[in-house]
Amino acid sequence: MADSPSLNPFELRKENIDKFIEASTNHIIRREEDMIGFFKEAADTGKLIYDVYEIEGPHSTDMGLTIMKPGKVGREYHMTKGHFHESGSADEYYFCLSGKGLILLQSAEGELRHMPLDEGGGVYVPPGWAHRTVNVGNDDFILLAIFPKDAGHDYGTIKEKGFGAMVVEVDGKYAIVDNPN
Ligand code: S6P
Ligand code: ZN
Repeated sequence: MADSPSLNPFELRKENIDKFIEASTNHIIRREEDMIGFFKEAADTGKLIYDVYEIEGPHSTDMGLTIMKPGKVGREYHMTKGHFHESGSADEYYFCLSGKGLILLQSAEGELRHMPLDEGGGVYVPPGWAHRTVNVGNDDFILLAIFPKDAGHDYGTIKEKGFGAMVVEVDGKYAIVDNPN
């Protein structure tokens, strides 16, 4: 264990995510301009869409805490880029600490699923399924993800082909509609 990062026990709940942030070793910031090619109408506005704080675990898994702002870009609710894992055997566990959203899952063959993800809920993402989380609520959507260190992220396939569905506002509510592209 000589090379392991020194981690202290911490409790993880929405009231004390600062403990996770303090222990994190990597911080990814995605603003609207980083999402050009993902949202149909993304522009260079500087608007923050989400932060990801990552903790490198000492053994075989890493953890990521995603904090997504509420809002929309055009008609689309705030969402992550979404990715396939590069490793064909890498699965992932998601737990929602706060907020209200969805996860979209898509297999390499194009099969699409969606599931609600809200406080106290979790989702298992099996190997080979691309995943994107979407904030359809009015507050921050906060998610913990646990994934293998060697998972890797393939964003290119999603940027090129997109997901088969989009989450948009229709009459003041969210709707999951076919992606015309
Ligand atoms: C990593 C895991 C999450 C995402 C995060 C941001 O495998 O799925 O930590 O990285 O939710 O999403 P994205 O698609 O921009 O990496
Ligand atoms: Zn992932």
